[in-house]
Amino acid sequence: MSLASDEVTVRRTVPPEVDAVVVGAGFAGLYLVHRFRQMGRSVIAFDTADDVGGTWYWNRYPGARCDIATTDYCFSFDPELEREWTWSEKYATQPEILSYLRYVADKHDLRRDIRFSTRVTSARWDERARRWKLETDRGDLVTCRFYIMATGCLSMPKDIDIEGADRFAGAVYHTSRWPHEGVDFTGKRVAVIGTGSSGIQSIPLIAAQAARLTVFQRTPNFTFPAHNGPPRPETVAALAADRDGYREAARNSRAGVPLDHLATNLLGEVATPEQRRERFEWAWERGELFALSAIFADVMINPRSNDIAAELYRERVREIVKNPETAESLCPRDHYMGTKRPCLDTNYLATYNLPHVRLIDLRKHPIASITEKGIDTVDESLAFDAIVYATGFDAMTGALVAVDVAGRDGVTLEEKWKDGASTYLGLTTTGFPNFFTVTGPGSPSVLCNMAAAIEQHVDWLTDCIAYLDANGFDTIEPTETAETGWTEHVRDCAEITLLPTASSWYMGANVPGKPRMFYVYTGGLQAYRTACDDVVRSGYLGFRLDGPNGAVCNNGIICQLQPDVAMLLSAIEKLNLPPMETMSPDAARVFTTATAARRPAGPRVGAVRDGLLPGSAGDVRYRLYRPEGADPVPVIAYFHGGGWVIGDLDSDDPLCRDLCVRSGAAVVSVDYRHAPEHRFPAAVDDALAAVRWIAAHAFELGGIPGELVVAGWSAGANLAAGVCQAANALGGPPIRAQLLITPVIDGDTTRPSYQANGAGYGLTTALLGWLYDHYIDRGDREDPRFAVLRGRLAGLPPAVLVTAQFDPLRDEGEAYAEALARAGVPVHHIRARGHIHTSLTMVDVALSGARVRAEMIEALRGLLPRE
Ligand code: NA7
Repeated sequence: MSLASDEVTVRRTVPPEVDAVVVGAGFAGLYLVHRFRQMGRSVIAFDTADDVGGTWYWNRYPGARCDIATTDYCFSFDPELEREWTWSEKYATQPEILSYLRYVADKHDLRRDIRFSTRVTSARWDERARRWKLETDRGDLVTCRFYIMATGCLSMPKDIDIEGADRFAGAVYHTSRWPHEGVDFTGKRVAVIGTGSSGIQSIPLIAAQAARLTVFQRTPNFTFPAHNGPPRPETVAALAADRDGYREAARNSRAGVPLDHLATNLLGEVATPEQRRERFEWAWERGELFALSAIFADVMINPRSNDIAAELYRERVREIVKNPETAESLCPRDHYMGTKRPCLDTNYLATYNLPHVRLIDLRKHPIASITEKGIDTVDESLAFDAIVYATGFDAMTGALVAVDVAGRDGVTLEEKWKDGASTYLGLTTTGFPNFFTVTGPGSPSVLCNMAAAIEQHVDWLTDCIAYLDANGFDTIEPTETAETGWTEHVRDCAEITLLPTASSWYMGANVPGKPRMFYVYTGGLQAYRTACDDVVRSGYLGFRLDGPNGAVCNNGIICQLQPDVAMLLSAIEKLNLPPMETMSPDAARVFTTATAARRPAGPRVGAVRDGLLPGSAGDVRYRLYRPEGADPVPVIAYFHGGGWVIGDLDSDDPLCRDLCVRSGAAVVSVDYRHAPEHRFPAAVDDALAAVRWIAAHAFELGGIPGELVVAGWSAGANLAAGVCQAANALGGPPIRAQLLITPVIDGDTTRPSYQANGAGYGLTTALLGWLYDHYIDRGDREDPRFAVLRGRLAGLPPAVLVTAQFDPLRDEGEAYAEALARAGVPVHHIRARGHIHTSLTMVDVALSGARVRAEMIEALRGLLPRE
């Protein structure tokens, strides 16, 4: 027997039982095999390919390259490897990356534990044995304790869903399954369908060979020049000077690449036209994907800012592409820049200036059918020798559900995820003990440097396995609570960006019938790493660990705050400001006014007018916000927050604008008298007088008489609630509804929320004490004009009441909502998850508050007249 066949025999030996089975032999699979071996665990990996490489094994189309600089897109676990390997280009080609992965496999002798050309067909959890039982298409049966899918995010090609595709008699290629020997298109008439990264990278090279190239484009993409060449000198220098420091910075960065040099504070709308151009030009010349999302600080969150950048992009397309019709077709308009995966290219747009290259815009000329000879659009028949499909992947979950994975009780992953993928940390999922997904849905994966993400995942999960063993546990599985919490957190992170607005593969939108959700964690690698580490530090929070000595379950949710609220709190903490309760009221007012002056102004409204209205002891100022148009509208009388001591018309100006625009009502913001100069009940008296005046003057204010809502935030909501009670008792004025945003209800500081949320969430128990003391005598604190919970509630107008999870005032708001309901008052109670007392009102600062305000106005609308 020859040595070669001996090797084959040896390699095909599959041990019946191992500690861990890994599926996939790309970046993740290789590092897993290495780590398990280092830990002294038996491991076997399977891959359907006949060699290592994963994505870089399969995607061999012309022009295939990475578009994260290769100096970053590589392993960092082996310093020796880093010294041995030199990249030839900033963005290396597929063959070079594949050689690198082969080199890694050889250097660490990893192939020994990998079985190639083998597909894992099923994996079943055996609850009695506490083991996974796997089968392969080569008849292998393997039992293992840990089953890890390292199958990649973009490895399952999307089915070709074009009518007649199987009829074509010419050559058919899919970019992700490219023939190893390459393809020569010389003299051929070639069609390329799809203009994502694969299309955009391959089209210029196919054009260089083909006699005629026709590109079928459904959606134009944003693509910037890669400016490829030798590795960027500054990165090479930084690595040479301090490799460990550089890698550490990458690990602790948002993108898995140190990017501080790209950051800007410039907001798109605020920037001058020159600044906008300069910034766009910088991104165009930079040749870096992450520069696109850094053109303006708010380009990924503010649609108007994004539009500015997108228009500059479209101008550039028109400059490059000579045929105006083709240029227009290449201008993306149906999604915000960066919300579908943007591309880096080499000569892509200019390729359309070549006489033998033609673009067919499928939005105008859809494909009717693929025929034996070529492609028929609705207007013409085109003959081709070859069709190249660059139509993408069933991303994020496709490869995971392709294996028949059945967890506890036989439920398969596909069944579990039929309405959407849910994971804990993108790494684990309930019902599937000892099962891990590397770069799974709900992890940062494709929005950051995959190599850095993979190393983090593999380190985390192998450390986790070591912990289980060291502590006598057999199994680990997340809890429902933890998984639901993480899934919500992933959604919360995505929703403060523009990313979910596009029909992208990030959203599962490219695969018919796939549940739409944002499949990637947008919070960045650093925040993700912190969350994973915090889970461990809190004793594997959200996991149930089970062993012969019993189970331990530290149930709970990691990352409960809204992501932007958490960022704000941490930014505020860093400022190390003196607590407001240590200031005099005047100093506190100066401080809040100065802070307010630096905020975004809030949305534009139809008109704003300041005026005076009679309070209970002299005039008080008001500000009227009118929506666009001259028709009479409902009126909202609004009372600002600030604990009766601080705040004024300016302090709540952005919120009033927001309320006006969202509701379509006129908002009259009233500046009542403040304490300690005017203590309780001065503010209550002014509030009632103001509402009476507003009701009586509805017509002059542009309002519909009788359509009056009384609203307020915090102390202002306390006044609003008091006014509603007073009006009810006095028989008028009629109030249609009350809107109470995180109200003070009775200031009972013994409630649990004062203990749980009384420090570290902006509004503190100490500050509340200071405000109460300035406002009201202790002896008056049971007066229902302050302690509105003690008032008469029957017959009050319907209420929309909002409480925030991390607000000391939460429980009194809860108590009022319950009491109103008990008294027969219709209540729409919104519990703002992950919010603090102030975040709902921080318009365009805490973006997550916008969703709550939308819900609040929607509820209010239900109580207002229909247009
Ligand atoms: P992508 O980015 O999913 O691109 C696929 C392209 O194919 C995209 O332009 C699609 O248009 C188009 N497509 C898909 N189905 C059709 C049909 N039926 N008809 C016409 N056009 C179609 O995949 P890639 O392989 O280019 O890139 C994947 C990722 O790999 C890339 O983002 C990098 O992360 C690496 P659509 O936009 O859906 O209208």
